[in-house]
Amino acid sequence: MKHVVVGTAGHIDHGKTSLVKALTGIDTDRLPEEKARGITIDLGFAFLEEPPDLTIEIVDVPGHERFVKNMLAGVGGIDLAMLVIAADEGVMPQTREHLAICSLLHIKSGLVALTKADLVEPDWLELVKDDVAALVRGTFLEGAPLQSVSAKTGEGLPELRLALRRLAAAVPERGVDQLPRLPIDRVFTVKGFGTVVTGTLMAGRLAVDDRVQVFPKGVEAKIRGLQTHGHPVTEARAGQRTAVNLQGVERAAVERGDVLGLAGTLVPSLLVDGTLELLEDAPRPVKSRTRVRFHAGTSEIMARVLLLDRPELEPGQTVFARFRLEAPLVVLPGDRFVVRSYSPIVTIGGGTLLDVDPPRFKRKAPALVAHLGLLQTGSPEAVLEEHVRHVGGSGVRLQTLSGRVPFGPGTLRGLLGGLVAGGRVLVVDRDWYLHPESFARLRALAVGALEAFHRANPLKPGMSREELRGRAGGADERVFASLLATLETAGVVKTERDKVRLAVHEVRLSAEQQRAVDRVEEEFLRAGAAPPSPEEALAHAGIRGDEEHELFQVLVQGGTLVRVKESLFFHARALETIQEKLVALLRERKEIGPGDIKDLLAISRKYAIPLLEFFDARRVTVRVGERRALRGG
Ligand SMILES: Nc1nc2c(ncn2[C@@H]2O[C@H](COP(=O)(O)OP(=O)(O)OP(=O)(O)O)[C@@H](O)[C@H]2O)c(=O)[nH]1
Ligand SMILES: [Mg+2]
Repeated sequence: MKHVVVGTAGHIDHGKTSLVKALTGIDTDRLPEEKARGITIDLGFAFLEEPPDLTIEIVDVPGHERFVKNMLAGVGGIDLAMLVIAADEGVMPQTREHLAICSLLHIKSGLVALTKADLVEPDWLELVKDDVAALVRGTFLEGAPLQSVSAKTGEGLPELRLALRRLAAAVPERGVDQLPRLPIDRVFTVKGFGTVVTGTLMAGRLAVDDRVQVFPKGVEAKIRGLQTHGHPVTEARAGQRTAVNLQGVERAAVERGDVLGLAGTLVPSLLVDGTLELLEDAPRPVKSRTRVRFHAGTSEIMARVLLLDRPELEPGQTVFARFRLEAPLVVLPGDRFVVRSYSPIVTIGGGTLLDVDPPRFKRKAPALVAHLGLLQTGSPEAVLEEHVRHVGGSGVRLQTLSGRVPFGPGTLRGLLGGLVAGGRVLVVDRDWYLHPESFARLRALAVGALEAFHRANPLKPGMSREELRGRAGGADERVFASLLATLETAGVVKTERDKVRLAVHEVRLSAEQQRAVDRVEEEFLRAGAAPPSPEEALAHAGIRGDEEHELFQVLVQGGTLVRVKESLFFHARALETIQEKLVALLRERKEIGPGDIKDLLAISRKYAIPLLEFFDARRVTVRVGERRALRGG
């Protein structure tokens, strides 16, 4: 079943609601105030079933100039525009404004209904048709069907319906591979069910039990029930007017302009970049930093326009612009928007969003213009690569990317696969991506930091991993791990425990330092099984001050001295001798106590106990109560 959404458009009282009723039998003016005043105030909804496989959804909008705001909330999601013009009055101000809005929203096709045909003579009708032809020239309605009708007599209705069906058949199917989005146009409560929101499902599908979120607030909920045209369904698809019963959300937490999407998929923006076209008949130029009303989906948000390459935008011009929004907006690139002036409230322009999470270049308009130019005209691969490039060294998760690119999750995966295969994007971890330029930058930072570290600390074997991560721009842990692995495989760095060094780095001692180190070593070698404390040995060798610790570490790092316990070190060769003697004794006696080792090595308990524990840990000996035996012996 294909669902195509038709929106009415046109001046107040021109017969939009009457025409929808004549076509569908549904009176879309529901509010008591609408009935009383005989005008439409808010959006109304109807539908036409065209068996076997088409449903035409109709959004009826108000024509009153004070309610253009509501009209905008309705036409955001339509496929076809039905511009309604009363034959007796002809083209009027909101005929033009609504047509301009539909053009700005890039509605691709539609038709013109010349209503109230019963009120005019044929000659007059011909004159109005000429006016209409002039009005739509150069717009998406140029050459579109123009049908005269009367809601009163029914004249022209079958032809109009046929024309709608033909146009609907030609509307391309909405992508199923798109993040599901339902810009909310109504919220109410139903006794016993709780909160219900309605809207036109712009893309994707929603199903009962889906975990969803109301953006931008991010309130989480579960879909308890779905309805289309008053009938319960288990799944709603793109293009359908949908009522969603939400479990876990208060009525007061949702309003028109919010967007319902799957949990964790959409990202609210306070800054968006895109093209901005100022209408030919805009009343005056727009200066940078002007405050405007920004309409996208069903939302209206105040914003400041920042022109990137000029101080002022003239009517008829199109440029790149940035919008600083006064409240969070939930959109995707590729979405169209409309801009109205703050006061008087008139439609002045609109455009296409290109970046909904733009880079914060400061005073670098040319770079930003180049970035947007690429997003506007680049191939899908180039656009995706540009987004990955601009997240920089932090890299980006697949899920985050999908809320920033103008294609659905399936396409995104395919494109990423191609970019990775071509080396234009790197995979850092599962579903985590980084641009090679960012990687190269991090690599240079890390190598530079290590070089500087070795220069400043020639006696230190390496830099701590965490310190290095900090120097490499505080790279994300996953990115950093991948960077280190790459550098290690390339033989550029070596990692030992938590220390990282350049592969070419080795500790080089001055002749004097070497003599001092040798003296310390000799002292330990001579002391054998009863070594001095590090402080004593260093003092005897005449080493003190800054170098003390580092020179001692040179012996430890090099494996000459072995730490047996806390600050108890033995010469490696002394330990070997001790081990041989110990093993020989154990072979002879099977079991020995601490006293035996004291006697064997002529040492005090201070050395004997740590040594026994050391050999236990080395799995030479095994503990049997207070005594020791050979492991496996
Ligand atoms: N004679 C005649 N009158 C019509 C026709 N269509 C609508 N009308 C009358 O025109 C008036 C306005 O009709 P609506 O359908 O409410 O107009 P609308 O465009 O929906 O108005 P808004 O929603 O307020 O912009 C009503 O009094 C209708 O009865 C028609 O085809 N012939
Ligand atoms: Mg109406």
